[in-house]
Amino acid sequence: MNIRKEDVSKAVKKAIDEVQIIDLHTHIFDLRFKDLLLWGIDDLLTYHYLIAEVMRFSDMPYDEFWKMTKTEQANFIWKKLFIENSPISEAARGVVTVLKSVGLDPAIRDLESYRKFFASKKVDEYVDLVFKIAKIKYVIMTNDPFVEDERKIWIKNEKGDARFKSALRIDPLLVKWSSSYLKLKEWGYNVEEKLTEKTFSEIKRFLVDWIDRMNPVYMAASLPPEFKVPADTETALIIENAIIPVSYERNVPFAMMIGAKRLSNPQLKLAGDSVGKADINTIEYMARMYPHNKFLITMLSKENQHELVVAARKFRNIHIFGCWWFLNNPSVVDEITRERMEMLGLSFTPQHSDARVLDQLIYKWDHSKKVIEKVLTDKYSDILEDGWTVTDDEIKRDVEKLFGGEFEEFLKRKF
Ligand code: HDL
Ligand code: ZN
Repeated sequence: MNIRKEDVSKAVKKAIDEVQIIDLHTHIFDLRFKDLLLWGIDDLLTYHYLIAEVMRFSDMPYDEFWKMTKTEQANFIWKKLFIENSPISEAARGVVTVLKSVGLDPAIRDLESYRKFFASKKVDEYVDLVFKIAKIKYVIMTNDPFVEDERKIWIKNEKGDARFKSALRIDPLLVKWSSSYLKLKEWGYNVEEKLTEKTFSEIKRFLVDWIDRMNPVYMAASLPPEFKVPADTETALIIENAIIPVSYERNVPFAMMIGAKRLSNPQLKLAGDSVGKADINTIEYMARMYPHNKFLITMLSKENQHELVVAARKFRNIHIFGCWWFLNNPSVVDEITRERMEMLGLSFTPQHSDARVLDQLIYKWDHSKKVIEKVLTDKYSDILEDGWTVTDDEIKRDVEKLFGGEFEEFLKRKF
């Protein structure tokens, strides 16, 4: 039955509290991948976001930090970001949210007792617990065949976990061709550095082999701010001559994650990447030139967001997703989600977690759901103000679309 204006907020909260989430992009792994799956307090504390943040409170030489053990790094981060300073940054707040959500008391601030709790957990039970708390239907992993530790597991062809779907991540193919072509040769693909027709067809064979092995939901690559197509670059030529045809033929969308400036500060290692504004003309060119291909797009620069929404309005074969990385902060998630809803309605996916540590699924979704709930409540209130009506079931339907349902519809469409 129709919701009264004064009950909208409660109805939206209930729907968002209960929705089973499809998480489009993560860096977590199912149990086949053993230690590649990070979890527990020390992995949470040594998240690269917190490493970048802790170094701002210290003049410790970078290599001294890197020489510390994970426990020593975690102790240092705990002391600096949680004890000597209040944990008000999004990544620090996230650790507090996880502690509370798994039943620990953040107020006692007793790192050793937290360690004891996590040490008592069996990883398979803890995966179940985190998925239950965070209400995750399934996650999509980031699976890179160029990472030897990962490749050797895929080659074994063991049975996976249906809650962990795969994404074929191909950055090295696109942004490091001068070294990656040697790996392909080693693996039996008859490529040469020069991008000949033969090399393109062997790159396509490599992609098809890994699509058959991984059954990925999509192929993905993180691309720099200067990424351009068309262009006489290896990146652009491999995309147009290999990725695009295979993506269409195998109905595996191509996800472009654009704007990461790798190793801006190399001394921070994984924490050293920054951001740059990219060229929206490239996105529009690809969607226009390849109208039968499907593109998942997320961009890292806040300055790209408004034009990305406009591009998505023009091209139905673009599905935008997530408030990625440096955008995954409440103030920015609020702004971006509002402009997306105002221009796209429900035809996009507001968030992905990008979780690198299993437990982060809890906080990244808890924090994002709170923001999305506020925005969606305002949007329903606006239309009710104008005399529209909405029922509980319709709110539940709309929320399911936003948390992965529309993404699954996009995957089924044939343009
Ligand atoms: O390239 C990516 O998928 C990024 O998400 C990087 O992994 C980055 O280090 C990250 O974890 N961002 O949240
Ligand atoms: Zn990521």
